[in-house]
Amino acid sequence: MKVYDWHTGPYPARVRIALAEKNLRSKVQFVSVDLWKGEHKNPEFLAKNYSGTLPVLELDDGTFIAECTAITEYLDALDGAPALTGKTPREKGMIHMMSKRAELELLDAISVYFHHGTQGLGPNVEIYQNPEWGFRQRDKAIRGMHYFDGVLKQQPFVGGEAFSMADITVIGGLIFAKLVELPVPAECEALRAWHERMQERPSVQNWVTMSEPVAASV
Ligand code: GTS
Repeated sequence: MKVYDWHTGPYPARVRIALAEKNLRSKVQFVSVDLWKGEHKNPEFLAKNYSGTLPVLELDDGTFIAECTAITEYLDALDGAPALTGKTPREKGMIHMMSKRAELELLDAISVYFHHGTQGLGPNVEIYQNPEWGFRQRDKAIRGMHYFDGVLKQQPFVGGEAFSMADITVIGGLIFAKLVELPVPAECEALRAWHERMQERPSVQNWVTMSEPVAASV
């Protein structure tokens, strides 16, 4: 399998963390697509993903799967032992809902802020910007942080009682928040404590360096 991504991207981080959690790093080859040069908007890349976003997973039969949620669900199902997307119908429903909510209320909102309320990827890539929309989305993301703080006051993980794709999506949101210098408010103590706990996971510590060549095994 191939993963088309960019090594510091918050959305690519989600798939990298999922790969590490599922112990699949050795099964994929990373292909770097330079966001800052706008390579994700080239016709060759758009043929792989109509939406022009990273990451994209290419299967060995040539199928392309875009969207972090879809990619994570695919990777998690590969070994028949789902660990990130839920086992029971209830777990699956809750995890999918909370992950979608983490996109809507946090990660995607910060992404819109980045592309509209800041220089984003620069004038050659950002062909349309609406700063007012960007700043509204920044404020939405801060409200989202308070929402997830409330969730994490009630339960240990975003999706319930165990680590899941929903945690990974919020982690992606906080990676993007750091990039755009949007700190988690001090009063969001449960979210901050959860985030510290998440940093202890090797998958969360090592995602940036994951695309470096895997050392040959002896
Ligand atoms: N809904 C998509 C998903 O979940 O995969 C969003 C993917 C996305 O926005 N990816 C970013 C992107 O391609 C990558 S990064 O910002 O995290 O590095 N952005 C470029 C653009 O022009 O939107």
